[in-house]
Amino acid sequence: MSFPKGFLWGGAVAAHQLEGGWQEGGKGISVADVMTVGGPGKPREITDGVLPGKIYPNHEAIEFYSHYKEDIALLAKLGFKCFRTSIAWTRIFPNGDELEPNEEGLKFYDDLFDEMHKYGMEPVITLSHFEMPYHLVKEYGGWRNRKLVDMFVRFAVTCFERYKDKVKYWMTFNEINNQRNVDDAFAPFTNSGVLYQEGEDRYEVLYQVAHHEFVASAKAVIEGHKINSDFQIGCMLAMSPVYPATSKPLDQMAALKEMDRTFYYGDVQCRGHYPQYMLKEWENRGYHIVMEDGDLALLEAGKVDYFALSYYMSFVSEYDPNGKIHMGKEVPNPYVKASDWGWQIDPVGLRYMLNVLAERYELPMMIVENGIGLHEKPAEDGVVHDDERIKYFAEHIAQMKDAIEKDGITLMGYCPWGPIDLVSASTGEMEKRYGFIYVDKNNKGEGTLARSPKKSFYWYQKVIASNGEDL
Ligand code: BGP
Repeated sequence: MSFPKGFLWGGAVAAHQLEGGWQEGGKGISVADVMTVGGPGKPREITDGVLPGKIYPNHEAIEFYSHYKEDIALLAKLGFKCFRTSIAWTRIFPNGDELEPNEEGLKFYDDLFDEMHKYGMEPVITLSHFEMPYHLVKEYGGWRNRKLVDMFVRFAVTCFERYKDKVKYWMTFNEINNQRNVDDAFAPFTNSGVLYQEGEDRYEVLYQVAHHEFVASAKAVIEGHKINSDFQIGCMLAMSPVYPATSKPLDQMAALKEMDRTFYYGDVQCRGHYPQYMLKEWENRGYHIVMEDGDLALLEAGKVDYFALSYYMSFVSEYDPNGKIHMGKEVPNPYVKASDWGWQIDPVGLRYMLNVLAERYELPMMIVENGIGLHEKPAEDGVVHDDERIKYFAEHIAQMKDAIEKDGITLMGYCPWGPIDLVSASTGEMEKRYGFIYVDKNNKGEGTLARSPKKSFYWYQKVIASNGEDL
């Protein structure tokens, strides 16, 4: 037996990618509400507020807000032991800077968590998953502004107090390391509400923004444990191994330094202090990261309980003599295939990554995202025959098994991404589908929103029922 008894099999979503109801129940406008639909090679546009004549896919999404009972029942049929979603900050504090929460928003999640518990499903909750209030971007400059620390902590404490008997597993920020891609307009905006200005040093801004988030996360961990000492509060990072292109020593070095750009986030949140390579980079580049007295003590006191990760792909890095911040440049991996969106599929990379993380942090881990986006349509029999998805998951779960059985990895749970089709975060498409459940809706927003199980639904049901033995 490889997967432990009580292993948390489930699936993961984020509020803005499935709830819809963007103006229901007193909800405010979030960063996800001002992003249009893109597509492969066509980035989403970030508009200044909600403009007429544009398609904003998150406004309706798949209307989970009004369909959640039906959807939770379907996920229960799959056998889910847990379900990861996020609490939309804008349902609780519509603008983010209010002092009192919105009762209607709080009530929605009360009802949702009750519905999950009805089926014995454990909620696994992210506090900030790409859906911060847009007002905080406009009025405060997003997480550049230190004032956001208190606003986030107020939001976190409100949720901890309200749901202290309903939720045990929490995460503070989704994929906090994703914003390291400073040349991509999308990631810094969705993670932290940051739009870079002409001429500024984006890395210096990034490190300041991340510092504010680290302090907010640490404070949330400290306050959360006071409210319920059983809480498990984790960090959440997108983990992709970076392999060296060759055995050339400089390629090794380039890959190692590239990984440090991600580890920096884990190092602060798991070890409780800034790693030496980052302090040196600040010194060498003349960066001045503003900190308040007591911040470093907070980081030390607010270390996380577990490490949550998303895993989709791996990368390869080759030494780049012209690299300034990055020693390497990304090159394709000839040994793996990529999805239609260019994500390199590498099941062994998951076992590799789990090993590296276990050695570095010695913390229990939860895989809170993994999956493959596909173009799909129901066949003549009305069913989506998603054999490619089944193969993808079977290969990844087999690697998780090896990690547990052969490497002694402590894994708490597994939540494939988007068990029900939903809006893609990076492209805004509906037609980048991840689900075990098909939703009738296309990129233009047309469709009946009807839900129907795909072939993989019955396959994953069997996997869960056999506790991962029957792949
Ligand atoms: C992660 C995000 C999710 C999710 C997933 C798939 O980065 O945490 O919100 O969307 O990736 O990505 P996409 O939807 O862009 O295909």
